[in-house]
Amino acid sequence: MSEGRNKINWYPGHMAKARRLLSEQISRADVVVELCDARLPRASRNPDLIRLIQNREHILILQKSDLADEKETERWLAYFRSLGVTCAGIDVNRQYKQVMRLITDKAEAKVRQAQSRGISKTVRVMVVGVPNVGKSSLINRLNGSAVARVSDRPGVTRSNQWVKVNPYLELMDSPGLLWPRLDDQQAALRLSYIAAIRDDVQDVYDLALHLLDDMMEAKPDAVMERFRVNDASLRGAELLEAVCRGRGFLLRGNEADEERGCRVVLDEFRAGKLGRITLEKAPVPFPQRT
Ligand SMILES: Nc1nc2c(ncn2[C@@H]2O[C@H](COP(=O)(O)OP(=O)(O)OP(=O)(O)O)[C@@H](O)[C@H]2O)c(=O)[nH]1
Ligand SMILES: [Mg+2]
Repeated sequence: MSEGRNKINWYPGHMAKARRLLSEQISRADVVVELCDARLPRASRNPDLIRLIQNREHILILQKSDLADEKETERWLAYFRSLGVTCAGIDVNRQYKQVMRLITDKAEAKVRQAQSRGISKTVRVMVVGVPNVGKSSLINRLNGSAVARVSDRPGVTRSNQWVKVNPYLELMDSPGLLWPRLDDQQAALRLSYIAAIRDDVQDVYDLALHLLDDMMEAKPDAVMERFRVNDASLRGAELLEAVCRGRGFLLRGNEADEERGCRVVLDEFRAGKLGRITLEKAPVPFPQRT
């Protein structure tokens, strides 16, 4: 992929503070539930967070799997399981109970251990992940009522809050966390497609161009039908041009209205108009030792 016109400054100041706080809190949690976006299971995992939760009881959830390709989600889950990761793909509105089951499995040993010493243990579960991935939505579902604010913008949750679900279980919501490395422009752009990074730090042209390319690789038929493009080999600026012409976004003098084309590409992807789509292919599962 080509370098963007501008480097994305994707690490807002408040996040350095949030990271310090999170690292302390993670060390006190019994189980960490890490959320990623099922449409981008690689780019939406924060390597910094992965380091912080290493050696802790950990569950990985591919959330928004209702928006991702079902078969591809299965392949991703097979891959993560081959690495020994406990994981599930969920639509938060319909499958949150699966997460509760996984938490219970992980917590059981700790609860029993405490019981054997005559202590009744409250299991503490932290929910972490990049902005806008659905952490607060999951907390609300697991809790059975809305305790955390949810919105389709990144950076909604600002402070970490404990929620007591029952006498044995406390959940902690956390602010979405990005990582400070600026070297991976591709991941930065991909995080923008799913609104984990605010649009106003972006060049919308770059964003739409990369998104179109990614969609064309993942689901060419849907792109060609939706945007009325008839050449599957087009990429980059030529593809954007074809999209504008296909959809009739033209300026005076028959020039393509790229600005409108870019906006529409982004909006329609985010509104799920291209159907279920996963933009990153799963690696082959790690070979198992026999
Ligand atoms: N389709 C779909 N949408 C979801 C799912 N989970 C969450 N959402 C939507 O994703 C958006 C973000 O949800 P939040 O729960 O606010 O995300 P968050 O991770 O708490 O975000 P920050 O606090 O900003 O980091 C909202 O519009 C939710 O309705 C899901 O499984 N499927
Ligand atoms: Mg939140």
